Amino acid sequence: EERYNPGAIEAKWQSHWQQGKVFKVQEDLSLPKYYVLEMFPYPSGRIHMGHVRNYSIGDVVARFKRMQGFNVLHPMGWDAFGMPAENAAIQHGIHPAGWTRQNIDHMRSQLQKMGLAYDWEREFATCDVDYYKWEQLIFLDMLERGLAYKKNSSVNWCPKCKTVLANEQVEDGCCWRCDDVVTQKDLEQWFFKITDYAEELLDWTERLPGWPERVLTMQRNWIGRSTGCEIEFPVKGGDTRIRVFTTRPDTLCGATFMSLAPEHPLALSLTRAERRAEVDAFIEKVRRQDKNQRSGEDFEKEGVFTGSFCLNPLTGREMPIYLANFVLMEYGTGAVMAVPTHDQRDFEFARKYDLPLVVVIQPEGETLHPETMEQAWVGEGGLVNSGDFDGLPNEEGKEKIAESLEAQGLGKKTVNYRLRDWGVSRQRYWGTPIPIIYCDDCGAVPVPRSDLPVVLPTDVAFSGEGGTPLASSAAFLVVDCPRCGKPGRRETDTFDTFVESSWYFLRYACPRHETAPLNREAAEYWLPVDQYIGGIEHAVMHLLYARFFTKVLRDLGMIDLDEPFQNLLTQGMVCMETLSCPEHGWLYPEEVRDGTCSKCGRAASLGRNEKMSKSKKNVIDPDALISRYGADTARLFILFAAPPEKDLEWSDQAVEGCYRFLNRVWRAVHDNLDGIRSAEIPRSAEGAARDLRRITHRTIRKVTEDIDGRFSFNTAIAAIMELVNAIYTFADKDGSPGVLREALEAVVRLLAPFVPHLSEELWTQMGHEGGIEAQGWPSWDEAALAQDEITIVVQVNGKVRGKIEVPAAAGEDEIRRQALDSPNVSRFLEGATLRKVIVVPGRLVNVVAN
Ligand code: ANZ
Ligand code: ZN
Repeated sequence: EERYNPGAIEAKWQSHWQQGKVFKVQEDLSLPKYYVLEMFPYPSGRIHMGHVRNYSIGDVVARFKRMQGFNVLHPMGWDAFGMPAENAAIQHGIHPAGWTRQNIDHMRSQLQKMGLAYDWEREFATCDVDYYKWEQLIFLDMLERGLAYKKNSSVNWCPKCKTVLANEQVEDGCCWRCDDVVTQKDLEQWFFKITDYAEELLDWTERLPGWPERVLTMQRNWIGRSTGCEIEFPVKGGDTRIRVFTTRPDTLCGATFMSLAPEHPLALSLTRAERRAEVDAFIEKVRRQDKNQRSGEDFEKEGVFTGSFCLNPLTGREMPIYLANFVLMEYGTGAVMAVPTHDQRDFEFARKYDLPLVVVIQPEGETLHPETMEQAWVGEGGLVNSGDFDGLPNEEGKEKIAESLEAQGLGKKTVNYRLRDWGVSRQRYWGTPIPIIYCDDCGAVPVPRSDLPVVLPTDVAFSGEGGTPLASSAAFLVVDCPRCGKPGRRETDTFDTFVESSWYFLRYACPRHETAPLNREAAEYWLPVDQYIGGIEHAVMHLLYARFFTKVLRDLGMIDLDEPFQNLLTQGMVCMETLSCPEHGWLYPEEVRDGTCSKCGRAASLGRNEKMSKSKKNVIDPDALISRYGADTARLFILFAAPPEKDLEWSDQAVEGCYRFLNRVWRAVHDNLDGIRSAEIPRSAEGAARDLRRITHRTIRKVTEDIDGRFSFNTAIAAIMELVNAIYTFADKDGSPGVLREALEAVVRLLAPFVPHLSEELWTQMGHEGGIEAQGWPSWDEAALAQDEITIVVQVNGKVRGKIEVPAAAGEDEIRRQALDSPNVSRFLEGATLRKVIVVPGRLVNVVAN
């Protein structure tokens, strides 16, 4: 083959890898293991550029680690349950199972065309009975341990379609299908007790140094630990007490009214007859409001007076009891002691309903007056109007007041979490059936383990109306009670699909294990995942549920593991500029020719760079890219265009540039093939050959360090490009074919994780047998580097921040580039603007930034 022909080479190597099961792995205790995993895809139909990026990053890591001699587990599978399949059934009459399987087949072939080093023998889809039956078993175990339970909870309900709606199916408060107003309805639903693990989940966020700080912070906020106390307020004229949770016991003497959640169990019994009509109307109104919005800062705060009063336990003041929409029953105790002077929501509420304000914290050097306050004072200060506690700094007041209440039996210190138990029931068909049978006499009876799996039936109707499809299968629905034998009915809800994705990474260790969810030995060999890679959108739910499930399976005795993911990389988005026409709206790139809309000829306008999305038509189809340039170019571009965590901007020219570079590599090898095949690689050299050796070994070192743990693929690729340039300018070819061979082999081997097809092909053509991985990852010769290297000090804004090693002959540009690339400096530059770089050759570099 004379010319670089990616189509032919890629097909050849892909079938070689597949037929030879090259990436198949087995547990081997004599080898160090490495488990790299990309978040598995939902089989929506076709892969998109976000997938290409995700899997290219993972593939570099997998191939690099393989070449380093690790036993690498790199699996792929399908997050196959979920709503789009059901929507396709409702809208187009295709069965969700068929739709899903078709999509999987198509997407698998797309992934195979990317040349990804997966062990396809471990592939599974979560809709496989052999997967979800184990989930049913885990549920039964959780039930036995009290980690799964049932309670009433509200769902979105469309009165017209008579069906439950997922949050995604509610658009601006209306049903996605019929546009009717969505209401809330109470249903009995299954919950997982993630709150039992709140403390542990939180504690371990301090012990995950391989996770981005941003994700850990999001998880900490989601868990939301608050320390404070519960205080009891006696209701006037009775012996009822209202319990509140507060983080601010120091403000107790400023509590002038009480706010209850409209759902509070005491709400109606506290309502006086003359207030009843108004209260009922208010409760009804709030029932229709979205819980997540109700507590938001901008949501209009509203309430209603119940007609009753309670007493402040410290001051004895009579406090009117209100119901308020911003108080949620799900948090704390569902009741808030309102302190309008020191809490902004209470302040707004008090102004609206003309309720009294008492200042109890005075900031230093300022005097607050209730009449003139324009907002609540939420800062520090000294206590006033607080009896014995006057004069204490408020932080100290918190302690003292809490202790005093505790001593009098009026309150106790508590810890409260924002985290709620995980509601896992979905009134959906395309999911894992919940293994429960309802009996009039026995209630909810777990399906006996010996009767598992509860298989999802296929004879169901998809009208999109009148309840869940599972209830339409008589064969499924009607079943005898396992306890008493009388006729019963099956649970028709299925699990939230986040349940499947909470443990799939464990099952990859033993996907065909037949006697339990996990084969302990295999799972303990492979786990934890050494490197997990996926989008930041999963920072909370998926990544928190996966951590929770791991701990549950540990406590069920299935695996000895505390945390599933050792290191986490959150990749940036793939972005592209948008195009639009005044007449035809958003345009695909191929609908624009010479800057005009191909439909009407008007000038197309160029919009912002945004995440690629079908709705804005700023998408590039991976298939088109691969068939035009080959998978290697697609991979190289994606990896070269930006560091993995950063957003990546699409550029046709850059793709073209990557393609040209691969052609250049191809030619460099071919032009020299005859000379180098038989040449011996020398241990030292002189003159120009010595310079080339130095560059070769420096590149090996740089690429190794850039990939390993830093994921700085773009700088690694740039270094390889420089080595290729050096090869082209190396004049002394005939004199030193061995040095040339060493350089070319380094290029091909260093490129292998990025562009595996091309590398394998060239490696073979150079006369090697047994594949490019056989020889391992190249190592560098310190002696070749040491020659003529000097140390240069790097300063940022005049302070020494590091040192770099550069060739004595390095020019200003080279020194400048290395200085900016060095880890200490690049960390410094994050978020700062580079102003100037001063290079004093042979001595120092000063970077000026602010
Ligand atoms: C009195 C008070 C005075 C409060 C003050 C704050 C400032 P975090 O930190 O998020 O835990 N609260 C308690 N339960 C609530 C519920 N179910 N719905 C809405 N708000 C609720 O917030 C705790 C504070 O949120 C509690 O402390 C309570 O208001 C309110 F100057 O009590 B505070
Ligand atoms: Zn029964």
